[in-house]
Amino acid sequence: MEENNEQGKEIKNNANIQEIVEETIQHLNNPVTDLKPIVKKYLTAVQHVVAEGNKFYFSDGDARVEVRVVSDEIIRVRLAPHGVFLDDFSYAVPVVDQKVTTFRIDETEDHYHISTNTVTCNVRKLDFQISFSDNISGQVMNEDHSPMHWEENVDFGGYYVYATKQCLPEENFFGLGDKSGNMNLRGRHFQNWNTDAYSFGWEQDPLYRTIPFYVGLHDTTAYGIFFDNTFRSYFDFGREDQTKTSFWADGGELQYYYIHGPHMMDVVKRYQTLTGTHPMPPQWAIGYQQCRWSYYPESKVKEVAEGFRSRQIPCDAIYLDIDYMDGYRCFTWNKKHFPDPKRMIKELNDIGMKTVVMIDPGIKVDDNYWVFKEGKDKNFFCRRSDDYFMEGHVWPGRCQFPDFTNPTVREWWGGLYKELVDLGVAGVWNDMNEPAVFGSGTFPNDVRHNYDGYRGSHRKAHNVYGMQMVRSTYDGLKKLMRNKRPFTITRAGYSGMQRYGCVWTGDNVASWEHLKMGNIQCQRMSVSGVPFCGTDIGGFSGEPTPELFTRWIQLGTFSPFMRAHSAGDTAEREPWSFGEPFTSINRKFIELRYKLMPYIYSVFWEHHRYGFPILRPMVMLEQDNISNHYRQDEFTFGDKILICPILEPGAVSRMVYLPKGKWFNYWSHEVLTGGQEHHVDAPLDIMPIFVRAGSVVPEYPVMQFVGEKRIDEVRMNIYYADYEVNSFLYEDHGDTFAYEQDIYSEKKFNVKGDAESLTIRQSVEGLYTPNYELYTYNVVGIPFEVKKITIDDKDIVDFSMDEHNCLQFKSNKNFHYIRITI
Ligand code: MIG
Repeated sequence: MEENNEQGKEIKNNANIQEIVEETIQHLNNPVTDLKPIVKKYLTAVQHVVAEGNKFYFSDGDARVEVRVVSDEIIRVRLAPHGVFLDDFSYAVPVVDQKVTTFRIDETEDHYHISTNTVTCNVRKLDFQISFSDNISGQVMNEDHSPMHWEENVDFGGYYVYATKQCLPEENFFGLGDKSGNMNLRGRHFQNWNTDAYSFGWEQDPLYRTIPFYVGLHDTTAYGIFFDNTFRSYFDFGREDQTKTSFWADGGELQYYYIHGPHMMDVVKRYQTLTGTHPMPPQWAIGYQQCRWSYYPESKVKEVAEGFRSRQIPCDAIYLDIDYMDGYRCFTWNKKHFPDPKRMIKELNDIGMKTVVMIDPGIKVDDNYWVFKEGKDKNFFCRRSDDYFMEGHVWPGRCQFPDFTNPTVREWWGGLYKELVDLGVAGVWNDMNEPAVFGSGTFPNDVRHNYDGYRGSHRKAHNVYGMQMVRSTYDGLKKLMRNKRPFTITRAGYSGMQRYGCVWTGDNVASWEHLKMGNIQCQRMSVSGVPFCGTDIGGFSGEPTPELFTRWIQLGTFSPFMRAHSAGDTAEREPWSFGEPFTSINRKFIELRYKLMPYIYSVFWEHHRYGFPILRPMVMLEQDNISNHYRQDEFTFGDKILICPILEPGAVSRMVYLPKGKWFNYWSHEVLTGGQEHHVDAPLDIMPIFVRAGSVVPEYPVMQFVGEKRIDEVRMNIYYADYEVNSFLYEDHGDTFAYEQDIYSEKKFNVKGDAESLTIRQSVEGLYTPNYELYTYNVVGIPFEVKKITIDDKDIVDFSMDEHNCLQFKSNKNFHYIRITI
């Protein structure tokens, strides 16, 4: 796609005929593209610059470029090929400007330099090439390979827009959200066009979601690029040409954010300041969830729900897939299978089981169906360019589709959930919102969309359709549930989708390859700003072996979204379907999820409030260790717990790499030294888990569902370290938005040890007071003989060592410091 350009001059107009001929032959070999020769235009020399507040407008006499200082570490670049910028509207970034300490522009002989106190954007006068450099080290983090360029789109108007950056020999790439294949993206080429990718394969592209954001890692320093463009977009990381990284789109504006590092974590957190974080989910949604296509009739739903309770396997939610509806009509019930949904949902609730239902975008064309009639009367369905309705076949048969990019339609759709909410439904699952259409795949390009008043064809709206659907669902539920936290799941999405719902990776397969792939996908989503993600545990299509299912439950215990799901033509797939020893092992891990609930919930808070990703791949933990740029199966959940999943059949052990520092084997309490590899046991009932030395890992008693039991004591597992470590515990009501008014409790534990003592300090922030009064301690790995424990100046006498050599004692939850000494 990319041509070398000479000094930023227009090329190809009077270019080499041979090249045009070759290109034409290429087109001929590929009958779906048209035969027009490509005429790319490039920015030429900078003629002048005008400053307007935090925006700088550069011009080459015709085209204009806006460089905008968004924050101390973020700079945005936009291109207007003939000087007129498009409307500055984005579904991903609701507010562009952030706090900026100071910025200025300097002119040198060759360049203009726009600098904040951390980063400088350099614009080369000669050819308009742009680069970004670090103010302290002077390192160039990202640099144009050729000036920004474009190509007129004769059929639709506007331009195909291109940016081509230098790709350095040691540079690696991460992110892009929904991609399969290896974590490191270098050497690959990608496309973003939300696609219903049933049974997708390794490296299949595109998939369900569009997240045009990547992190570049130059040897050991990171930066990010967010190409906020909703049209079909493309990324090439040194595949076509090892020296180039390019991104381009079939329309819209060439607009991107440069996000400064130097740490990959900084980049992701800053990306999250642009596109938002996930709101706190209701706590029950962090529990285990059971899904299938489909549980029906009512008796089957109850049998499964009761199956969990009678076997004492914890579970918080059961799902109703499309078959609960009347002929797949959204917002209706099949009264034969579900004669009294309100009673059923209540009975499920009585045993602590929430009900989550599916809602699709396709509305059956049926004049006797109220949703269709309302949508038709209000003119809410999408239309083709010549005003015909957009019609397509999906589950209900012939359907029309609401235009979710219209705020009035979103409001209407959000209100349609009223009856479901009144019936007691606790969560909504939005499927098929790429949008998927049988046969054609999706809508034709000419379908028109409102695009929040900024109008566009499906070319522009396709990639945001799903995100706007789940937005409408989330906002609707939030209103209807009166300040209770909604729970929503979406399949399709665009950057910023994390503000409205969690996501699953779509129709995977019951294979070991998919287990491996799903592990990478969830980590990748996490570092791409969409952290509440999970796979269909067990694999959607096909039959998992009992071993594969168990290994998937083990990994799923550390997926932010933990849900088992399976296609209708597969054998029963509950955690007990495979008999012993599998049932017991599955139970043990689901119980672990509930024990770790306060830790997991705290990690969600760290994401929501501070923008930390939930899963952190090895490359993010230690980006300066180059071999980590290629490690992709181990990750931490939050900052303290390291997961080493078993992804191979028959494995009973594996090699693990531990980051620097000391790590406790969660199961055996053995202490291992990081910065190197270790061989660890992993029989079927063990997935290797390590806890960072110095951590405080809070634990609740096992419950069959969130809120089942009153919590009287919280168990604090403290892992000794001969250095200092901070840990957090976040708690709140669990299902309201009171946390927005500071009604939460965020506790910080500072643990510091040496050869003769261990000190724990607690500080508390927020206005929420949990019900329990006591902490019980389980201190692991103390290297000295404990003689004395002091809590806030008082010595306590009641302590002991248990059979695992762990120190046991209790305290009031309001202590300030504890000192354990020789
Ligand atoms: O065309 O609702 O990815 O989770 O079970 C298939 C039936 C439609 C696709 C979803 C899958 C769901 C299924 N759906």
